[in-house]
Amino acid sequence: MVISVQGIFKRAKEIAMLISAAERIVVVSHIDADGITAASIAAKALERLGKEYRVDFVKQLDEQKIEELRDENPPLVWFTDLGSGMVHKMYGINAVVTDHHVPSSLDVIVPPRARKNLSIFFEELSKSRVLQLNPHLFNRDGATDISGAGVTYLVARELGKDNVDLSALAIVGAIGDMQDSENLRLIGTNRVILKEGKQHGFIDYFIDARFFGRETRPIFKMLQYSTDPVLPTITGDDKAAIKFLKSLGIPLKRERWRRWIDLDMDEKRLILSELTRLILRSGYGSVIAKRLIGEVYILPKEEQGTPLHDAKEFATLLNACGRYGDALIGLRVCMGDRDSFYRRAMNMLNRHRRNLVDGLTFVKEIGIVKREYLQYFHAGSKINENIVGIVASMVLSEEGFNELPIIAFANSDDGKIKVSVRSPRTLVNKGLDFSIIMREASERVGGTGGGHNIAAGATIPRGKEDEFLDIVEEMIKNKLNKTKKL
Ligand SMILES: [Mn+2]
Repeated sequence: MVISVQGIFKRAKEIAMLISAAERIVVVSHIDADGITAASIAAKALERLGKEYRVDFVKQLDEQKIEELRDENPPLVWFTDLGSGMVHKMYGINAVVTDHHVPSSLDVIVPPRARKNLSIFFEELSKSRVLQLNPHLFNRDGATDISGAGVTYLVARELGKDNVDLSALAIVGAIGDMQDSENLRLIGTNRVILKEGKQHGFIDYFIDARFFGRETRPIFKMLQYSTDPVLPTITGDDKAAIKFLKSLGIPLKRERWRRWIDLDMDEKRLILSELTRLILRSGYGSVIAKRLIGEVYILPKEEQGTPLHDAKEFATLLNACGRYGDALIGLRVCMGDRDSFYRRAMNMLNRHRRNLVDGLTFVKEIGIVKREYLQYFHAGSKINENIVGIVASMVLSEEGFNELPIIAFANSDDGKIKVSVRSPRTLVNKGLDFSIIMREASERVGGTGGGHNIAAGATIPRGKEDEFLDIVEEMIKNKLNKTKKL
């Protein structure tokens, strides 16, 4: 069944009308690349309207934050890239939500004291108004169809025609959430945004190698750090990467280190065909080999050779800002700063790269525990809670670790335990949904959780890790066995 995007556009228009009518707006957003681009799109659109606004970044939208907003009582709260999971708690707040996470309920807001009394219920309901734009409400998949930045962009373009330049940030947000990962290209509503951005010259896309660092890294480094796909014998080994390139007669240097974009077509073809052969010979299969090539996304208005020119690198830069506690720096870069905030963002990116390498090394030292239906590691305080999910993704992409869902624990700075889960695509296709598993399992040990089917997270009390693992494993087992019988 093909569902038209008209419903989504209509809802975007309704939300834009509520925003236009509000005299002051508080934007609340998530600290990852998608959340930062979403907040930047909202902020830029509000700035252009001359609205009074503020941006609050949160790691997670919890009841305490909602309580604070209820006390502050601004004319309108605009939740971007989060909020849909908490709509049922938003009574007493005037809010709009542009999010793509799985909604907790469909626009029904019931204050606890009103649950038993119908007249109070209607009174409370009339006081608050929450309108959401979320692909799930339109039978679309929030993991691939559109990101938080994307749905926010759909509202921004209703707020002003000149906001079409923000389509570039909407694509950066989608790439930050890896919405191109499954199909090796953006699909659905993302594609509508992509075409609009290209038509106006703010975004470009073409087929090329999907490597991270096509524009910024020496070729051997780019290969050494490739994790999607993992290059057998080369990933993680700089000497092997250099040897591989030399064996193909590819010069590594010409005045400066050559990058992927410096190679000519024949050189690129030679490298890709040899890598394909290497992957197939190592028994990884053609599905993995196909991941070498796909659509890449460029921001033509940015300077070539900087992380801002390539959507994947731009997203990584923003993730680095968010993870080290300064999403606002990323926001300033998105909104146009190329001076002191840009320099600070670059410093965070470099720190981030070092931390990821150290994190992966640490996990290999302590080892990954394999159980029947899952594998896990506990990083304690050795890996920052904000990057433990990426480290989990890196482990999951390695040979020997790519068949079971991986659960990563890290100590959180508020005395709790941060949980990240990443699942192989094959299990999601069999019906596993970790947004549900994380929510239910965490609630059973007194925590909270949610996210996407393939990548989700939770916060649980310290000391509950073993109990939590047992519950998650039981849920996976039940789901997979049930699917098998059907
Ligand atoms: Mn998102």
